Amino acid sequence: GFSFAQDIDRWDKEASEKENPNTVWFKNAKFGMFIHWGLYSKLAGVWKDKDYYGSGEWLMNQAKIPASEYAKVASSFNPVKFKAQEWADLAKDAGIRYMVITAKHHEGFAMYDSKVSDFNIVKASPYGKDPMKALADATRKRGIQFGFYYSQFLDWHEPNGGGNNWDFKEADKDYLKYYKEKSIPQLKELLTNYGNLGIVWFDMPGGLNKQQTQDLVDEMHALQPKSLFSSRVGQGLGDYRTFGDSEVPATPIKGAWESIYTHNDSWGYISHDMNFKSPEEIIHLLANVASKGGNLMLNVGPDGEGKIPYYSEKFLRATGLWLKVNGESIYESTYGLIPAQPWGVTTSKPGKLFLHVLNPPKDGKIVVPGVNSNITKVYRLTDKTALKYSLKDQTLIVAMPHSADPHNTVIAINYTGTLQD
Ligand code: FHN
Repeated sequence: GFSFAQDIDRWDKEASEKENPNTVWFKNAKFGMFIHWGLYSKLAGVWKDKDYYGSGEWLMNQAKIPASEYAKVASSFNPVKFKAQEWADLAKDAGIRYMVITAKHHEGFAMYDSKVSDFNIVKASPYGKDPMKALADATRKRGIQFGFYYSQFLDWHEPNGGGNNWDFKEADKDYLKYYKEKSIPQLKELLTNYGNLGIVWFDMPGGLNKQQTQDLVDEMHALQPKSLFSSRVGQGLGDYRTFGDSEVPATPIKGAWESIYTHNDSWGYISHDMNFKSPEEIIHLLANVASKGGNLMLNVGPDGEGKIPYYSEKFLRATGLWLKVNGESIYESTYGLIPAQPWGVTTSKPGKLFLHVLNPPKDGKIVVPGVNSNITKVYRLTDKTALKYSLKDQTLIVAMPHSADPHNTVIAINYTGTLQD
């Protein structure tokens, strides 16, 4: 993946100086759902009986499919099994607090009712409806923030778009013409016609200098003043920091930031990859990212019929059950006071430290260094069972509860004042 955590100084400086009030809900949300859904979802990584390894949504690029040929896929794209309320219910049951879905990916196909380009789901596919309106409504009804992903530069359908040099000569391209004629008008449609967007997730920036990017940000923020723009808008701009794909920073990071992961090995649906992260892997990832102060946005890749893969549904629901009883240690938390330990990681809230025991110690002793005697209670979070502990030379040793949660036992430590001298 690409590392987009550019301009680190700016982000750290801002985080310590002034917090953008619009990011408060985001920093508390902790767990988002990414959805990659497009014509590529129907192709599932296969073109003319050849199976291309890698992210399914890059098939057009990997197979160097001419834009005119790829566009024909739209005429058979008919996701009749799509039900917005099913997707929104799954997000709710999974403990998801925000959702970001691809309105247009690099293939250039608009998954919404666009008047700017006829290469869209309403005009060019037999489905003939706009799934995004229904999904936005169903998602918000369940108290989940809704946002769009938009590939503002890479567009393999357009002669002036970025990235397609197998069909169109780079030298002939006029990127600004592409922005003026498609990218900016479509962003305006999305930021005008679908209600308040929690997030606009720009991706793979290019073709604009810093001032032009600032102008784009200003123009779009005028339409959606509270919406959070991802740092992948480029040129060090954006309202929050998105790290590279599958990238988690090594140390706690202040401010609003996000790690993003696929659920299996592809953002777009591919039928042959069954390597779905288990509930335990998802929970460990969520705890690890939260222990550094950030959010995890986990991807789901629905298929060409509009169905979410069986294991995505099953494992996300299991994650939601874990969050039902352990969510206090994740939602509204910040990075842990104690750095990562052999047994796991920590998250914090005022007066509370949460130990996420991801690797239960063989001797049953959880060692927590650097804490003082302001501790008032040590207990297992799920059922508040008080746990035996001892404190000597600023080192706390907690006896691991016998019947530990198979995914991740969370131990809570209540304290008064400060926990560290
Ligand atoms: O090229 C895209 C890719 O298809 C996918 O959308 C990821 C998600 O973060 N973003 C770009 C690669 O980083």
